Amino acid sequence: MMIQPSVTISLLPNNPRAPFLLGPNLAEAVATAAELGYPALELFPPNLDAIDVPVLKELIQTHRIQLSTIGTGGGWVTQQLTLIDSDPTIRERAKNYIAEVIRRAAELGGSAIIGSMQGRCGTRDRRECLDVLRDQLGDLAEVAAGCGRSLFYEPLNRYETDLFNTLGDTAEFLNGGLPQNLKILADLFHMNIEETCTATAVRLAGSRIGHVHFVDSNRQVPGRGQTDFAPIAEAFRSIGYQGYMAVEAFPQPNQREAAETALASFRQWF
Ligand code: LER
Ligand code: MN
Repeated sequence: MMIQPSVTISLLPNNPRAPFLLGPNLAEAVATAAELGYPALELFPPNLDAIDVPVLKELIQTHRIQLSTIGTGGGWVTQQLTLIDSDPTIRERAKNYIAEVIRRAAELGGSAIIGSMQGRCGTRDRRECLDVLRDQLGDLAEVAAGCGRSLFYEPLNRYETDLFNTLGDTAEFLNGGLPQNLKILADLFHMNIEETCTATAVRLAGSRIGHVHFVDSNRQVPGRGQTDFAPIAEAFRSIGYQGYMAVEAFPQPNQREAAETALASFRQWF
């Protein structure tokens, strides 16, 4: 596969402060994505009921578009589930939620993302938190492997998690025994806050990167912030990156214009 763009569709009620380009009407959003020329979409459902596999299958076939990814953050937003909650029953529910997203995404040809569902360690013992995280991610990577899919784990900026904030720290953790189908999701907004140099971080993480959130420094679509995309695009080419660049950005000035601008930026750089 070549590097391809993907557009985010949220099924949560419209919120201009959430970083998703299209939605919440699924049929309209998929039609718009296809009409604008996006080859793929990334879905953000509030819960499992919102991932209706037959309906989605029909829509993506009708519009000849791929499902790249499904986000699991709805489990956190609507049910406060995280993989490292101090309560083992919540941790189990979080894992089951993500496992089901992995299976439904796989039925649609896509992969699941773990972002805010990773949680925060807070004042607890860091080593214990990481032991729990390692076990949980290991089990979920196995579920994904059983479906023939990768699973994407996303380092977030310091205001959203205290687990891993940089690609380098994440890669080191994953390389400590977690399987190769557990890949890093490189979000260029979080990286702008945390990395010394985004391009260098991409080169060093190399083949552990499996998915990208393509977005500018201010969470606007690429081209509406101050990121210099030239060295970043060169870094992705140099590692032979072959995945998606999903635009996870504010729908400003409106959904359609944001989606158009993002696609034009993608074509400028890739
Ligand atoms: C999830 O992809 C992410 O980047 C988080 O910052 C969403 O709030
Ligand atoms: Mn992201």
